[in-house]
Amino acid sequence: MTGGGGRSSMSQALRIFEGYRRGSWSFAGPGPCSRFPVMLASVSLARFSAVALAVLVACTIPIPGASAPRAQDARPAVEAQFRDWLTQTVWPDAQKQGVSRDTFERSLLTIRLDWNLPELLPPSRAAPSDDQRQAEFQHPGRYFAEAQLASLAKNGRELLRRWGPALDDIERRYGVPREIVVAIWGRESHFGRVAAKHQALQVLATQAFMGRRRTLYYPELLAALMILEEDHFSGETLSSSWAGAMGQPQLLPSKFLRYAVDADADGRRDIWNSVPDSLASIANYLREHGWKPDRRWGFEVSLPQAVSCTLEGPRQGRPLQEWLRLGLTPAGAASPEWSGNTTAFLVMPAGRLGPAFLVSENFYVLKQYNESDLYALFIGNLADRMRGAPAFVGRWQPVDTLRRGHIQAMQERLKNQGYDVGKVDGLVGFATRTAIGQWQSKSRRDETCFPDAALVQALR
Ligand SMILES: [Ca+2]
Repeated sequence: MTGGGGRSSMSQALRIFEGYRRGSWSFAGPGPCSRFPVMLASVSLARFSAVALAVLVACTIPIPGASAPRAQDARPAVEAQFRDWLTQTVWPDAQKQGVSRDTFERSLLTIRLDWNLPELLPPSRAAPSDDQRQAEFQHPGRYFAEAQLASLAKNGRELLRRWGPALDDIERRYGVPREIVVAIWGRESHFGRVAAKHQALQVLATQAFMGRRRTLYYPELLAALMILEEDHFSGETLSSSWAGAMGQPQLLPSKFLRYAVDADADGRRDIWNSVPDSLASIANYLREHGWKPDRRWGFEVSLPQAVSCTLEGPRQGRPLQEWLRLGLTPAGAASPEWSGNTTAFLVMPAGRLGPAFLVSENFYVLKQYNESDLYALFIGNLADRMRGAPAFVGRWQPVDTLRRGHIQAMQERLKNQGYDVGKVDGLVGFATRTAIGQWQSKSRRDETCFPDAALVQALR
């Protein structure tokens, strides 16, 4: 998205905006501009102000050095290295996994590198600056743009009716509620309406050859070849996102091989064109990751001041009745529909600066689809809205703007002081939030369980 070349930035910005209005997420990669789409997702074209347009234009202008002209001189040599790598490295590994020479030649030998993909580190380019550290830490509330959620819920309700019989079968077979399946479908590809712009094989071959995360992509490239072998697709059929996530459920090839199913019994697991295959594949994915049929994902709660936010997270589950004894109550009209001895976990993605939730194991199954508390909450809330539930009662309060590098430095300090912050990665997961709360409590500060500028300063 940042290396778009010399095309008209204005028309490019408008195209991107149009994609966003439809619910496309192609901007979601890490980078200085990644926070704008979330903001813009909730605007209509009529309200798309000159200011917002200026922001978008700025974000679509190539970043200096991202696609340096001198790097282009080296491209033919790199392409030659790429072709050698395909035949000398990829082919032997693919053959070992059962890929035929015919499939390999048809699908890979005509492929060229895609130099416009993000996160590339070609052999000819100097080490880039660490833009992960520079990236702005996302405000959790931005994830829940009201207009986007309301529109997805409305479309979702229509699609629940249209695909009723297929969803009856899916619910019976996999035990996953239809609203959850349709919510993931909506979040991943706007119910299959967002056309993927990339070819999975080209993306995966490029990323496996010269991406920053090549070790992650190499097995995915081999898995994509296996899909062509087993499901008898042609290479061009495997359209994907820039990160290689394929079809309406946005599955990586290795996940496709394990979890995709052929629900309409035409002999192919077609998650690109078949809605029943797409929906059943999502349901099967969740069931295989342990979805419990008789349990909701969770519900919003009010948390009394006397209850510590450091009780949060998947390691501190207790029976529901114990939480209620502590003084937690369902927020608004939420009703748990659980028995008292069901294990529940406290989740507070913005600490005391946002709503709180009690969740079941199924919440953590949703996180297996996308490793983020906010993602799982988004899916849970969207599914509830399709059943008529309102927005969250608790407000997402403003939080300080911080960079991931700042968070990472703070995590290092807390870790050195003996706190368990989880992975030191500049992201604020439950372990980091709990560690912050414990540090605040020990330093006689207000317990928020969320980073702010003063805290980052104090922990320098
Ligand atoms: Ca099928």
